[in-house]
Amino acid sequence: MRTQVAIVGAGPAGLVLANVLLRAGVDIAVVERRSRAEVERRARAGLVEHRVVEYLRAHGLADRLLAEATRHGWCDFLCTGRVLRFDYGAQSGGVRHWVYPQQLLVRDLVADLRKAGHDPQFSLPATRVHVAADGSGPARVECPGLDIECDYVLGCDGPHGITPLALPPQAAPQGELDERYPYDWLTLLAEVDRGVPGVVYAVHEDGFAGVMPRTSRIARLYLEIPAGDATARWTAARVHERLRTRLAGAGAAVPRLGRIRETGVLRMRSSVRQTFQHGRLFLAGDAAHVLTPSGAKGMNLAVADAADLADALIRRYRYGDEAYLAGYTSRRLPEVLRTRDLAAGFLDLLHPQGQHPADRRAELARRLERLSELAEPGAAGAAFAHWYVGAGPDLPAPHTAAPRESTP
Ligand code: RFL
Repeated sequence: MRTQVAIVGAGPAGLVLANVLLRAGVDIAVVERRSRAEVERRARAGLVEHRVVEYLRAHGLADRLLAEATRHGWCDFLCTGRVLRFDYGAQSGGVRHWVYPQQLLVRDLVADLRKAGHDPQFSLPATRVHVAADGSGPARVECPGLDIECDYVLGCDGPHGITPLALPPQAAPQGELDERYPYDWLTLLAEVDRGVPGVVYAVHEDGFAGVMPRTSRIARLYLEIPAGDATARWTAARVHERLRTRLAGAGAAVPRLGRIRETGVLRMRSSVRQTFQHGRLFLAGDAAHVLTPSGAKGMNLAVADAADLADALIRRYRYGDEAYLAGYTSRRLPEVLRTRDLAAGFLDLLHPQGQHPADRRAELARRLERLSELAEPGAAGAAFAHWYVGAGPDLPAPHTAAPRESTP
C-alpha cells in the first residue's frame, strides 16, 4: 500500500492529525493495534484546555464536545484542615476548562474521520518502522499482512509503542529528561451520587489525594501510595478509608463516593525524548513525552503536538516548505519542557516529603503558605491560572487555500 502519511496509533494525537491532514487533502493511512471498541472505552484524561477546544472547534472537530462538555474553573486546595479556593477561571480572565472524558473525544474523532472518508485500520499493530537517518525516502511501516510505503511516518503510539524504537539510542530520555518520583499514584474511577463540581487537591500528612470531575456519575480520583507498591494491596475498603482521611473537610466539593469501577497504578515519572524526529519519522503526544497527570496536560500536549505537526505537513505539501517541518522538535520541545517543569513544581507542592511526622508537619505548613499565594488574586496565581487552563498561545489556524500536490 502507498500513501503520503502513515499514522501509527489512534489516540488523541493520531486522530487529530488524521482528521486535519485528511481535510487538507493529504492522503493518510491510520493503523491502531487495539479494536475500535477498546480505544473508545479507554478512560484517561478529562480536563481539556481552552486553546485545545478552540483548535478543535476551528477545524470542525468539536461539535459534540461543545454540546455535551461541562465547564470548570476552580479548584480547592485542602491543607492542614484549611480549604483554599483557587478560582483559576477568574484569575485567567474568565477562561475555564472543558470537562469531556478522553474516550468520548476519541469516539468523536473516529466518527469525524469516517465521515470524512477514512476508516482507521483497527486491531492492526505496526510491528516495525523503516526510515533513513538522512531523510531520504520512502519510509515504510510493517504490519502483519500489510506493508505501507509512505512519505512520512507519524508515531502517535504512546510511550510503549514501536515507532520510538526507530530513533537512535541517544534520543532516549535520559539525565534530567527522565525523572522518577519517590511515590506512585493509584488512579481510580469511582461512582458518585452527583458530578464533581470542581477539582480537589488534598495535601495531607497521610499523603496526597485528588478528585477530578468526569461525568455526572463518575469521578476520577488519585491517591498517593509508596513507590513500587502493588495495586493488590489496595482493596476497595482500604482505598475508601484513605480517601475519607485525606479528603476530610472538603465539604460539598466531594460528592458521596460509591463503587470503585477501575483501579490502576501509575508509576510516577516524567520522561521527554531528546528529539521528536528522525529522518521521515515524527513523534507526537505520549510517544514523544510522558508527564504525570498532576497538571492534566498529557492529552492537551498531544493535541498541541498534532496541531503543529499537521500545520507543518500541510505547508510541506502545499508550498514545498521543508524547513518548517524540520523545525518541529525545536518548536515543540521548549513548550514540553516548560510544561514538564511547571507540572513537576506543582507535583512537588502536592507531596510534602519527610521521614518524621514533625518534618512532615513543618513541610505542610510551608505548603499551605505557597498554596495560599496561588489561591489569592495576584501575579503568582494569575500566571499559574493561565498555564493550568491553557489560556494561550493559540494553536495553528486551519489552512484555507486549495491543496497543491508536492511530492517530497
Ligand atoms: P495514547 O492515547 O496512548 O494513544 C496511543 C495509541 O497508540 C496505539 N498503539 C499502537 N497502534 C498501532 N501499532 C502499535 N505498535 C501501537 N502501539 C500502541 C495504542 O493502542 C493507543 O490507542 O497517546 P496520545 O494520542 O499521545 O495521547 C496521550 C494521552 O492519552 C495522555 O497523555 C493522557 O491520557 C494523559 N492524561 C491526561 N491528560 C490531560 O491532558 N488531561 C487529563 O486530565 C489527564 N488525565 C491522563 C489523565 C493519563 C492517565 N493515565 C492513565 C496515564 C489521567 C490518567 C489516569
